[in-house]
Amino acid sequence: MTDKIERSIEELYRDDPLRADAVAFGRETGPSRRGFLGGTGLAAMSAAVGGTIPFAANMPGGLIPAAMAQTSPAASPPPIPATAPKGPQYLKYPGKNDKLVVIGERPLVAETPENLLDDDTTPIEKFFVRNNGQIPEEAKDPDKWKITLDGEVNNKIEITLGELKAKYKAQTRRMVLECGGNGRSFFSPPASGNQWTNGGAGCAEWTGVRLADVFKSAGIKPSGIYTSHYSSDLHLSGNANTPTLSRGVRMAKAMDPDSMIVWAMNGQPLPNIHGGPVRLIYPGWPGSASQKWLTRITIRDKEHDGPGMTGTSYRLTINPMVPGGKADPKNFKILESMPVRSIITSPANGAKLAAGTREVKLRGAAWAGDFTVRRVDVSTDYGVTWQPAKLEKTKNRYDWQRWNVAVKLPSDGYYEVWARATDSRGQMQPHVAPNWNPSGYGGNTMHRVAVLIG
Ligand SMILES: Nc1nc2c(c(=O)[nH]1)N[C@H]1C(S)=C(S)[C@@H](COP(=O)(O)O)O[C@H]1N2
Ligand SMILES: [Mo]
Repeated sequence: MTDKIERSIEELYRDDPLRADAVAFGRETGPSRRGFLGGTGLAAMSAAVGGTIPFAANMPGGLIPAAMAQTSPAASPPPIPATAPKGPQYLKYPGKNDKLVVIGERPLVAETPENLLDDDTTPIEKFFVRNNGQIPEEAKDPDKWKITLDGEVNNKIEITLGELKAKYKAQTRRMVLECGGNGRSFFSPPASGNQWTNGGAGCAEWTGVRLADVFKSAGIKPSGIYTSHYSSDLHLSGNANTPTLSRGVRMAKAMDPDSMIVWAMNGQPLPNIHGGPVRLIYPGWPGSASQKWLTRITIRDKEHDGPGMTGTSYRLTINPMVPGGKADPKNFKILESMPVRSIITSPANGAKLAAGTREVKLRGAAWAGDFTVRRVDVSTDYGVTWQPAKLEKTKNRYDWQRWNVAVKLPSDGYYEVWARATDSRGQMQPHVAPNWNPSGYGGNTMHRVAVLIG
């Protein structure tokens, strides 16, 4: 029985990459290398990606060419309903760049395409947006905004933002904020939740005070071991008694001199959409800990159990589980430091360069949760050879690591540039999303972009 091929090879790669391979190459390719196959397959693949493939002999079987993987990077993405509009939906929101990609409308979630993250400091207009509930009205008088610190403390604090600014020493740090689910779309089978590619991250200059300074003046009791965060954004249901999100961290993280209560972003008053007038920032940990529209921190004598702390939310497996299988709640631990990740910010995926171009300058960024980036390597031949990138200076701890490198290409044609970072512990990004878990955390697959020359 032969299916009539009505879908384009691009659509087929999106919907069923193994079948697409079989169609393109005339048989199931399995994990073999595509280049060892007959010339017709190679011709079909070349036609599909728009050029000859100089390193075709190294191209792994079953790999969706980067040229086609742009919008649905998952190896087997959920079927796209026939009624769904084609292609990415772009965000239309005051003050936001119209190239941000909406990955959820209710609540509003939008990510930044990697090539828009090419600035050393991510401009506010390009910064990703992640809400779990409704976006509150903008505060009329930010300096009158009240914050409470209570629970396991000797002196409960009730302070306005104005007083907080006056009383404590301010600091500015350029630091990465990254959603815990960044990279989720690379899991196979698909994991549930917002299908982030790599754009649930940005690096901004945050101005505020150290949480540790405020905690010191409250006097944390020895019994106070965990924070719990509260805010004013309404749950999607509109029920004021149901918190939208309430996460917390271990005391050691709260006392880190880079954990902050912030009111400015890139020198501007913190925009409402980013939690203004005041939010938390815990760099290196899942963005969900960085409570927006902060109203209260309650210190607890045990691990916090608010919405976002339990089940498989923001948790990784302890022992590997069967991908797609049933989760055993006892086999999960809280995700703290985010895994190492790098992105290629220039050129953009699908870039077309003039015929005869033999050198391409690559730029990117890398970061590694609580750790630092030891190295970034790039490959243009499907990972057979790698070349180290030059790492730029960082401003401060938790700043992202900008990198650049020039790569030589032997001829015109279709290339994929791959980049992988290694952290200070020696952990490196994998080829496929590791340690499958139902809610898709820790998906730090190497980033790759398609480049067509000529
Ligand atoms: N009050 C509140 N804080 C919140 C959220 C939220 O829904 N409500 N989302 C969290 C999540 S999951 C992330 S990744 C970051 C996103 O911050 P941003 O929208 O400024 O990029 O905010 C966190 N803080
Ligand atoms: Mo998040």
